[in-house]
Amino acid sequence: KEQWPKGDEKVWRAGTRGLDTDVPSITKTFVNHVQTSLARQAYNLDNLGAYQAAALSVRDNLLVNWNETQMNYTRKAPKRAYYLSLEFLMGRTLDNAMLNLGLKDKYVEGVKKLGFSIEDILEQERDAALGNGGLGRLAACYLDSSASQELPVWGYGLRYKYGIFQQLISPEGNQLEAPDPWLDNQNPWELPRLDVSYEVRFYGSADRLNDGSGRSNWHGGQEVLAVAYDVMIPGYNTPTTNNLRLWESKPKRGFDLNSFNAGDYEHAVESSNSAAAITSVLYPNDHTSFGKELRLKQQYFWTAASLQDIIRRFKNLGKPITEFPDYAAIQLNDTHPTLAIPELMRVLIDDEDLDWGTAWQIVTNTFFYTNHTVLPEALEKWPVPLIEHVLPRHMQIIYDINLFFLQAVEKKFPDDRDRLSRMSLIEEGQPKQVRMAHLACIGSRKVNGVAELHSDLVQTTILKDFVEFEGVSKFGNVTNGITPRRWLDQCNPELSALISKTLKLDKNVWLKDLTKLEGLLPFAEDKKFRTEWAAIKQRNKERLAHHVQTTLGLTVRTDAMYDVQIKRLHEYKRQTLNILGVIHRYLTLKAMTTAERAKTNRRVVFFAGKAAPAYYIAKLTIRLIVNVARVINADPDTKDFLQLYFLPDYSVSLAEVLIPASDISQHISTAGTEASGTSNMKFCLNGGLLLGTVDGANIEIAEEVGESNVFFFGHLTPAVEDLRHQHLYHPVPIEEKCPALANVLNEVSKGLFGDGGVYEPLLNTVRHGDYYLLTDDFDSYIAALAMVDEAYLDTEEWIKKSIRTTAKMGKFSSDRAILEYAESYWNIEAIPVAAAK
Ligand code: T68
Repeated sequence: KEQWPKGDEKVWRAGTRGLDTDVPSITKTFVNHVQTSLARQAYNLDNLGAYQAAALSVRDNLLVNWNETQMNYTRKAPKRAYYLSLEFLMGRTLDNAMLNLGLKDKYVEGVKKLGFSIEDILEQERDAALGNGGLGRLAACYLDSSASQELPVWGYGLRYKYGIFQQLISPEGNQLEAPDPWLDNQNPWELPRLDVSYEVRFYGSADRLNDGSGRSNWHGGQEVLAVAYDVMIPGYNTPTTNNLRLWESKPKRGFDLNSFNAGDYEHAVESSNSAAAITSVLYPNDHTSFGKELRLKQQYFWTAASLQDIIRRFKNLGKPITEFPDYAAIQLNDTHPTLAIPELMRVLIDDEDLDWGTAWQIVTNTFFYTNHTVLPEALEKWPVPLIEHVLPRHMQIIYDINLFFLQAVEKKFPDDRDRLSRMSLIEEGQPKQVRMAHLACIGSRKVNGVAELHSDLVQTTILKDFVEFEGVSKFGNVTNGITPRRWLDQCNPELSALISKTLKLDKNVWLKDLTKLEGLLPFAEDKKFRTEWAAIKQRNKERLAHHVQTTLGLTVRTDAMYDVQIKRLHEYKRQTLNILGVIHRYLTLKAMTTAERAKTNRRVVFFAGKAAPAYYIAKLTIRLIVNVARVINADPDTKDFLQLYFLPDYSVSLAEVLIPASDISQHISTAGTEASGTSNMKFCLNGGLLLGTVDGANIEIAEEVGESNVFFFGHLTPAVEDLRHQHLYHPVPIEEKCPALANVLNEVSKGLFGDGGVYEPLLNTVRHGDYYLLTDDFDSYIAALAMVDEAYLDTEEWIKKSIRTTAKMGKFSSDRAILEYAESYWNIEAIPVAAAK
């Protein structure tokens, strides 16, 4: 029986709200919110107001489930998992929340009765873009799957005031960055928990206690407050609603009274500004580590607050601290939260009085580390002097960890100084640097990569010595996944409906067991089904074309193959290869007679993606794409056969429109560089075929859908090192090695796309050094594009490939991935909750 701490149970019960499950209660809540929360009325309610009212009403429903879920967890006290990610790329919430609650149809009807269309309302929501790319979106998919699988998983992140910058394209084709003040129209999806806050210290000094305990007293410096904001994460077709806790930084005291009283107002507010700055903005660099003090402060602020919260929750259970790993598994999403390892050591030793060995035992049974890249420039390193300055106690602990660790290595591999220096947590140099991947690895129970090939590379390259020292069983693979709720049901509702009808299954069933899609295979032979399948792809193209027309004022033809590459701009992802291929196609078309051209496959090529603001070559690639588009789209000889668009300001919401419309998508990284990729999975799930290199998850997709349904090209991973070596020591002039590519580069140089000279630095990355192997892969890339054209011209065969691809994508549900983490890593179980009455 429930405990009613205060007053009359009956009165409480009478006031308790349940779920709105029918149209009249939905419209009632909506109108209530218009009247009270928004202080507006029917006659002055615009679409934005209607969005806010709808969101508040959905939020009420989420909160009912969220309360039940959290109470249930507290009562049952299971082991929980915590997903620490500096990025959560959530996108929009309203549609997803209605679908997960199973109430979308009711809301559609309800808002219609009130004079609104759901499409208009949904368009009002701003994306929550607290992430750069794949790593942040993966975290969002994993939260959806954790809740959908009823797993006790909480996310911890930062509540950035500004998400990933807004991308504008100047008339010259340059990327410009504008801030993304996403919280300006207040955010209905978060719950400020001003009662949940922790203190976090920076700077000061750490004095070792001379009692042989190894403890220190860390004092002085700056103290700031971490305040919790909770975001509800509804599971699909279950009342389970998990929590994502985001921290905001605040000054501990409003301002410095002494300075204020002395009339020095500027100085008085200085420290409060510096506290607020910690969570002000998301760093927009993917794949580079810059060693900036504010970024280090973000990382520590977030890990320290999250750990205090996790430890407090554990202590409420009244168990001895040594049982901590039996109740908490902490997943480190890349090395960004690695400071949690020395921080937990600090708490256990300095605050809890544990000895080193016991503390280390707890730590190494608590953490799990996922690596997302083997690119050297992306591996995080922090200068020792910076850590010493900002986190003096942590630097001591890192040195101590390193000492004990290297002693153990030395014991196992005596007289191997090279090995010790390779494995050390400290890289020698000016300045010395802390290697965060090494720290994350030795401080964790298990380490995994994100696709088979990538996990092999982790074990044979960057962490090879660690595999030899610790044994291979500590290292594993969890191939990434995507949530089919957002990436099929929500973004492609017509296809979802056709699938349910064809499988004769409620979508509740196959969206939770995606392998059920295999039931579509026989229908590839069914002409009527193929026609329906193709008609949906066509309508999705029209939806995209309409979107481009209304947002950019450009007319895109819809009677063509849609060819899409959307991802962060990076040399390793080789958007340059794609645009040079487009130019090659343009030159080829120009050289044809009208009759020859008429026989070719019409193609519309789409690019979208942001470049890190300081990444000069990536920005130059955008400029080239934009200017090639300008020329090609205006050329009367070719414009019926080849169109090119760079869609600005790529986002989760834009992806939701682009992906269902794609016939072919490009995932063409240099072999061995893309850890997994996840958009490749999204395209294939929506019946788009894949043109790619033998890299990341492309390989496993091909294993599932069959090699005949993907278009592979390019050199394989084992060849890459040798090719690079040849570029350096036996360079062959590009005219000899790859004349077709040399010709394309020359046309750009000669100014075919204007801007004489500006592209030289970009072209020179290909002409000299060619680190990403464009000259090695260009010919086979062009050949693969020709194969795509040929295959597409055989319409019926193409549709069959499309159907077979979707049918075999079951493996790539993030439900599968999250269950692997739950079972083989975290050791947690589903904790179902009863539906609220
Ligand atoms: C991506 N990594 C991988 N990093 O590139 C991609 N990095 O292959 C993989 O599918 C995905 O992670 C999920 O595993 C990133 O997106 C970043 O965004 C990033 C951000 C900050 C610092 C370093």
